[in-house]
Amino acid sequence: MSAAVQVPVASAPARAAADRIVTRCDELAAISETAGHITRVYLSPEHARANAVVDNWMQDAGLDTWQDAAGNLHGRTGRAGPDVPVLLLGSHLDTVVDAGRYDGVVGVLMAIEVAARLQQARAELPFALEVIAFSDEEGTRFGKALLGSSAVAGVWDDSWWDLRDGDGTTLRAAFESFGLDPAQVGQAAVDPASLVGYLEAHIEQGPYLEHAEQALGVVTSIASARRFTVRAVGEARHAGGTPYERRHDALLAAAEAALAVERICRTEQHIGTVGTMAVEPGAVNVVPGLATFAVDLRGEFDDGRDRVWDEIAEAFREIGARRGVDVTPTEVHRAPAVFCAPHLMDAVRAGIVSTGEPEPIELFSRAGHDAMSLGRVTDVAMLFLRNPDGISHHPDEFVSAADVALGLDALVGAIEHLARTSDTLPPATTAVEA
Ligand code: HGY
Ligand code: MN
Ligand code: MN
Repeated sequence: MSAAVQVPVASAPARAAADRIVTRCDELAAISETAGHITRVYLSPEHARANAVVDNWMQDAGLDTWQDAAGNLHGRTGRAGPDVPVLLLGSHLDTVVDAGRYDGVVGVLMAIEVAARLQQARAELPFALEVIAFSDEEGTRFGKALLGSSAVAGVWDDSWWDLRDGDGTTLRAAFESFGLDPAQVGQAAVDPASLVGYLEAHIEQGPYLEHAEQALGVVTSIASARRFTVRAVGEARHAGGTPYERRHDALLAAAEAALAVERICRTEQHIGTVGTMAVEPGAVNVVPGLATFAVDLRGEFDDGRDRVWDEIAEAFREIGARRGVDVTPTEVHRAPAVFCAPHLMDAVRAGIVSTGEPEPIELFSRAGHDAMSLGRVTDVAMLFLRNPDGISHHPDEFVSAADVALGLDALVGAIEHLARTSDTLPPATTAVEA
């Protein structure tokens, strides 16, 4: 008879904390701009309410808290002092439209629980722990992702102030309405020299851990990404009186362009998605004169991603020329691939193994994360949690309390591993960009 497979069981503190986390994810899910759905965007009243709730949880956990100049919420514990190195932990509280309740949030809440547990155990760590609840990872409101963590990484770009949301509000105006001073955004930047690195726990948002029948995984690198808004300008005409040969149908040009994104990305083993499309004037009896849509493109390496984009852009030009429609892409977001630091990956791997899980699989993150911003100024690594069916950015997104509990033990184990090896820890270096 085959030996029964031992399923690791998390520690009692982790199981209790995991139950608390799942309950808190439900509580935060109710903080949304739309009842019955989860939508919480940057610099919104919901952002402020979520920060206030999580601030209380951080303080209950014994963390010293503050909100930075870009609206991110911080909680710090452990050794104090200007020369004490800091290990950053965290993830994001903002969401996509009609989101799941665990993307980002579970990583923030796990970081709080781990910091509290190590503080309560009076763990002797050679570094302080700082939890960051990033305020805008998704880019839902302004199209540009990673705004919160870009400010913390000190890579804010002043050209972003003129980005506008769907109501035409600029990022600058939204900052001011939220009570932030755009001129102070640089104050949010951390000093890279003070950092040991950044560790982020996150649901996988893919099917590979479930397929491997493992609860936890080690991330090797995070997708190289580019995002575009595209305008297809044709000519609005009478739907009855205009013969096909005289049409410049913007919707059909955009539809062909969207199919070209899928065709080229499938062929080139990249990941391209057209997630939004709007058509004007939007009348049943008018040939559409204008279509606007968004392209999200990802790959493992920057050069491959850029080569595929060039192919897509050429396809757009060909479609536009053939249909007499002006198809013009404008780039709104670009994030280089970020490669996790081997010594931090070792810590995450050691943490996972310490839970009794088998040697974990390593996987490339097709989803973007705040670790991409931090990876531009310090060493980063990520711990992935199994995400049944891989469904995410959807209300059915799920992670089990049992896997969260194992994740908590693994994160504690990773930090303790890092502390044990910290005297050999290389100074934080900038992660390799592809
Ligand atoms: O879009 C992403 O990959 C991430 O969930 N923000
Ligand atoms: Mn997301
Ligand atoms: Mn996320």
